[in-house]
Amino acid sequence: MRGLLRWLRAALVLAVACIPMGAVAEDGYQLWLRYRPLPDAQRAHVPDSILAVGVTSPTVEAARAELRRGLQGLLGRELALVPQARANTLVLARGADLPAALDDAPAVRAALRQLGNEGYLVRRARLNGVPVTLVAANADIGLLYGSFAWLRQLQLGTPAEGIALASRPTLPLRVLNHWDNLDRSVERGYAGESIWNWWELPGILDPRYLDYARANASLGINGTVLNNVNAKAEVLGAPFIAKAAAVAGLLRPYGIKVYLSVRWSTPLELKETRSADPLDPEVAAWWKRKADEIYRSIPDFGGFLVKANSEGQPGPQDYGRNHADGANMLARALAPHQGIVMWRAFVYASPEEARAASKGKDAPGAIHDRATEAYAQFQPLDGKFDKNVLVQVKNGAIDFQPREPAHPLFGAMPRTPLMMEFQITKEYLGFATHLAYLGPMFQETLGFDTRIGGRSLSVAQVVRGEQAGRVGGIAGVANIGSSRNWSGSTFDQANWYAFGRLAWDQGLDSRAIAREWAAQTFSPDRRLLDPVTDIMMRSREAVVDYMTPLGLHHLMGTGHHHGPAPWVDNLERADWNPVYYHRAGRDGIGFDRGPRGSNAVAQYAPEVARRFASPATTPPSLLLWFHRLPWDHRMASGRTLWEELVARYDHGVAEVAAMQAEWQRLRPLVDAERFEEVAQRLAQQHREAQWWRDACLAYFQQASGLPLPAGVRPPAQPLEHYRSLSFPYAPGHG
Ligand code: BDP
Repeated sequence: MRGLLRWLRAALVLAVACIPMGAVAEDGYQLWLRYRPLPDAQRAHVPDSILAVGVTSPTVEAARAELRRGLQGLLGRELALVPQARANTLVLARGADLPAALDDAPAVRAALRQLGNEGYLVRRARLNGVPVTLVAANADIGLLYGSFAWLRQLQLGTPAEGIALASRPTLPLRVLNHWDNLDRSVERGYAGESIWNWWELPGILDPRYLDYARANASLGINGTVLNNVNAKAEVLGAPFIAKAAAVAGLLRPYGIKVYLSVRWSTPLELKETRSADPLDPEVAAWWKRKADEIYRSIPDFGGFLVKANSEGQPGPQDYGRNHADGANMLARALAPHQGIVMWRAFVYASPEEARAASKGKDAPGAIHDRATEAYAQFQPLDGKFDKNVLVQVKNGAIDFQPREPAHPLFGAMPRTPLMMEFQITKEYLGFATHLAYLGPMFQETLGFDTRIGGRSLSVAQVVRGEQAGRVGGIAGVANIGSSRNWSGSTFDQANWYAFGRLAWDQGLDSRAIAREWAAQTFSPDRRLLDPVTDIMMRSREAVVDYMTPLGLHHLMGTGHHHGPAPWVDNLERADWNPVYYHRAGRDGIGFDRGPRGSNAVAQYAPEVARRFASPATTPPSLLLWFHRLPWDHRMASGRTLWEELVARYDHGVAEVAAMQAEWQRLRPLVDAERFEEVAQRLAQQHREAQWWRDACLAYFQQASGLPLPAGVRPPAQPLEHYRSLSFPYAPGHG
């Protein structure tokens, strides 16, 4: 009997789970491409037929398929394919194929001349005297981008007759970096396994690959590096090239090129050369043959991403050569095929060098500082790279911290095309558990004024090559995995979205992007949009406050990077230890990067360096990044540094509580599944924010020997408790 009851209960749970919730289950799979039915008032003039002018191609087919899918959802009916425009037909036309009967063809042609290869134009027009919606572009990919942009406007609630768009990307390279391993584990991935099922490829193609392509094309992302920067030699073996070729074939119609991360020592490890010295002709010849082999399978292969002489990875320095020697050798193998090399600047000194450098730590300007090392290795190579090499620089000089000043290399390599590397996956901002919208962080770095050559020039302008015509690109370490909602949480989808939108146009505003994302992901209802946008816009600053306020950085747990561990002081390399970065003691806290410290400020342009050299002119948000100050240092707020630090930690936690309360009020406006998912995550974030605050304050209190300011809640547990926690199974850490 009990067995029967148990069975019945299980059957009931299953039955309930299978009840369709409206037309589509809101499990997040559809991302921002949900195409929910439009309200009646918005249906006027929305096309119900489509005409593709001229010869079609797989890309035009993809555009047409997306329009049909979109309008099927938005209007609930099939879009008819018509041979001739009728009233309200949507016309897809390349500039070269504009129908003669289009009333304002000359104006359209003139507009298209400004829009390059990837841009698009969307407007109402008249064809054979009837009103139509025209999506026009110079190339097929523009038609696809324009179709997505038009559908986005409908989803945002724009009336069809009011949609007029003209847009082109401001950067040619907009790339995702997957840190995905061949066994499907994902380094720093918090959204399940890799979406690339390497085992089953190339014979079995997961339909998810196409949805991946659609999502990226909807943002204009045009490249993807399929595998981890900590790459394996096997990636360049014939079986994996065939697998990559299968993925490339699926992504091609969506304008997405495939790239591979390569391990420097590949030919040596495959035992096909006797060395990996970039100046050895045998090695160069091997790479040339390998490039030729790849291009035979993937004619539009994008090129290589390389992590060399960094964190134990082999590289040209193993042979006494420099990064330019290494990058140029690869670049020459790819150049005949128009391939590129994205050579990462994420390097720091070898343990021996670091030890040697830290010996002279009492000499002025000689404190060893990991933040200065990429500049030291790369800046002297400015101008020494081949034309098809881009140097890929992380947004900040340490490592994707919740806040870093922009990397000094952005202001120091005017003769080299640079790629910005952002991390979309939240290795240091609470994994997929914490709600942290990264749009403001991306925008902050892109907007950082480098003052190169004494003039105002933002990082975005540098990357666009505005000072010297060296056009770079932008890369984002993906947060995509096999989890049903792709990113591990609903709000993490917004970080993928924001990256893509800012990659397309660095001038977009992160608040507008948040709103746009929320409107498509939830609904364009203002009662929902205002609070959701508000939650998103305050979220990253909240994380900064409860993890690393006032310019603190690198306080996280060892290895997995989960949770606080400011006490760690016993790792092999000095600069792996949190104590190296915060330097808290009885006399103060912070890293002196001014002239009397490591002098890292000197790596910025003189005006920027001057500003950061003095605590008085350093923004409070970066104070302890650049300065070591006594605990009683007086802040602009009137508080002492210690009081301010405590207040920031408290504020961070309070912000999460406020976000939680705001979310609770949204219950009537959000579907149950996603509402509950977000509510649970916010509750966990609140617990973890308190943990960060308590552990850090317990530690800094002990370091400073100061009492907590009056009225401040003491940490819930003694410091020893926090120190004793361990997380051997935290995700994302192989
Ligand atoms: C660090 C990650 C590590 C990466 C490395 C990199 O902890 O997993 O391999 O960056 O960017 O942030 O190469």
